[in-house]
Amino acid sequence: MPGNTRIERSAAELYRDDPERADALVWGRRDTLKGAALAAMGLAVGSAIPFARHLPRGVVPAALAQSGAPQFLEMEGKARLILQGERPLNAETPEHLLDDDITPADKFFIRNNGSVPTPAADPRAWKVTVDGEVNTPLELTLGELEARFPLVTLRLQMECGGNGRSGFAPQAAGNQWGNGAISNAEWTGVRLRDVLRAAGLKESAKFTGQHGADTHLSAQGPAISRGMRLDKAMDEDTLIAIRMNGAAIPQMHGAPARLIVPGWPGSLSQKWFTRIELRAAPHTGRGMGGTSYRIPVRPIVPGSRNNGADFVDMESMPVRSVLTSHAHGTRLPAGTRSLDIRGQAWAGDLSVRAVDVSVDFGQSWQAMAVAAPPNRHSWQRWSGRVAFPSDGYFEIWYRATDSNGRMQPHVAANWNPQGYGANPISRVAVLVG
Ligand SMILES: Nc1nc2c(c(=O)[nH]1)N[C@H]1C(S)=C(S)[C@@H](COP(=O)(O)O)O[C@H]1N2
Ligand SMILES: [Mo]
Repeated sequence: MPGNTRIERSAAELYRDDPERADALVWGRRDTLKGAALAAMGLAVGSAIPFARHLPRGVVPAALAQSGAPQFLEMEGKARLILQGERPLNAETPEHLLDDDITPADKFFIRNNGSVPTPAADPRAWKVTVDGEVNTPLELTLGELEARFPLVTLRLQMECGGNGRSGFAPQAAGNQWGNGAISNAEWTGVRLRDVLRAAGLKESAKFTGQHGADTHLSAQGPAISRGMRLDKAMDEDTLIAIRMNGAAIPQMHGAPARLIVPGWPGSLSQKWFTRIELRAAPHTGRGMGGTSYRIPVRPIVPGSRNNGADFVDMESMPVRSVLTSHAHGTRLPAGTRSLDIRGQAWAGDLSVRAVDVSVDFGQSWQAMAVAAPPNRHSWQRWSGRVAFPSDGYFEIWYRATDSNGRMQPHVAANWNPQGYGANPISRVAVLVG
């Protein structure tokens, strides 16, 4: 139906470019719903919109918000992830594939800054170096690490610092991640702090700098080399991981050893990990300084240029939730009046206190059950039931609240040039009937 197609395209484009004008045209100037406009919108989403009167100004129905069809990854050992780029290879997990409490290898998102190195011939002979501001620099094979320090197994979130970036308007630079650059695998390894203590930290050791075996696509220097405050390196959940979900770490995810720095930007979780240096001053490797993994101290004008002068390193990631029981665009049989839904939620170093859900465009919210995490830094399962008053087009909106009471905002806040920290309320569209 050409008429439909035209409405769909123009509504989405108009909302993206100029939401206020789109509202004026679609809904009528004085917020009174125009019958014809509502019918047109209903046609575009494929059904009547029972709660249309609650649709906030400037909000395009989720069914129309997506521009263009996503491309999918076709790779052995990998699920159909959403491809973000091939060089370097980046792919995110569709939200509804994040349903497992422990993220399996095939559904684990991929984020590379350079080339994936060739696998080590003998993983146990792989060496890890600790140097810099320590009394005794160490060089240990993975075999030695495992023999010398206690092994721990934990479920840990690892989330890209740019997760949610596509929520920013205007568009920020980088992969346009939805909510799927997140994982919660079960990692086995040694605590980084045990290894650092064995090297003997000098008074002057205040920061780390970490290194991996991959090179930048230009073949010039390392792909990425970031560092953190010593506090986080000494957190009991920061690991040198040697197993993922009870098996060898897949090559794509950093075999044979990687750092896991849970709750902080994933870029700190160095893959193909070879060396950590202790430093008196912040690290200066690729991915440090400027606007890289840094956010403004005071809000800046969205879309403005900035050199990152008044920015700080991004540390604990903001609270976020995913709905995993139903894919966006799910059709339910006519007459469906209630639906059991579930998902996951997490909040960097904090935990999740609540998840609330709305099916009437945010007019009313309902608390979901939130399970306690199995250990600190794991995501948490949420679940509950929603009711639909009739057939039609609905959106399930979901937002989590962290243990400090901070909630996912209605729109992405604190815009920054490289797009970190966008965690707006998410929405899944469902059609009943
Ligand atoms: N050596 C190395 N480590 C790295 C990266 C990289 O490109 N090279 N990418 C980082 C980023 S930005 C993220 S979000 C995570 C992604 O890990 P994954 O590909 O296993 O999901 O690894 C981090 N560690
Ligand atoms: Mo990342």
